Amino acid sequence: MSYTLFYSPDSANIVVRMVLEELAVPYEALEVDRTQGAQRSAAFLRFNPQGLLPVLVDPAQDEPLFETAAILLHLADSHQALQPPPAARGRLLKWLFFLSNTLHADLRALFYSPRYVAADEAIAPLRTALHRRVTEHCALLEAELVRHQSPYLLGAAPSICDVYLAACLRWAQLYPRGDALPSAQLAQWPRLLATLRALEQRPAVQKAYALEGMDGRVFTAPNYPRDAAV
Ligand SMILES: N[C@@H](CCC(=O)N[C@@H](CS)C(=O)NCC(=O)O)C(=O)O
Repeated sequence: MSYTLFYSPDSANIVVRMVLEELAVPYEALEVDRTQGAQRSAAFLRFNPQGLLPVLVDPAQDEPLFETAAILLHLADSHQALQPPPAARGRLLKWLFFLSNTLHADLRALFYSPRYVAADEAIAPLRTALHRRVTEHCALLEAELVRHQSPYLLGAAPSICDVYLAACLRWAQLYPRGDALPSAQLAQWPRLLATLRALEQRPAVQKAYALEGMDGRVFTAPNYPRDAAV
């Protein structure tokens, strides 16, 4: 029996899909129509009571998995792939947690800022602060790539952290619509840009995006998917 991935184009599920494609394992992808609010339907809430994507069903597990980082780590461990050697396990964990609970969490507050404030007037200052934070996170990631002189966050080969990072930086350039980070800003982080360029050329990455209706330079010159609801 294969995995089942619940998805909506360009939602956080794309990170999981990239990993599944890199692993070349079979999976079924079931669309959750966010344009119709299907992530809040009773049928979907049985899989994730938060009403959030992604969800991965692994028939070998007793419950559906949610939380992007947890799913990534589960897949990397199950297939012994897309992770560094054991001596760098700590690095894997610290950057995976940073991506999940700092970069991705800040991006969520940026994308869904009306949910994080009591009054509309608070949205603009919140977004200004979050743009500054995201910029600081990028500088931190750039410094890490320079410090280790590595093309990828954890060394010479791509890991689950790199695909997560790349999707986050793609979203940062697209969302919230009309108030996203200008793509030109990426030029101030040349190592990060080089990582994104290398990743967007990988066949598994291109296939994952194509399956959700996106193509081209998905990380360095991203375009909206046909039916994005992010
Ligand atoms: N912490 C969660 C966040 C997932 C998340 O924010 N998913 C978004 C799509 S990118 C979602 O499902 N949004 C639907 C909604 O908020 O109604 C994770 O890492 O999986």
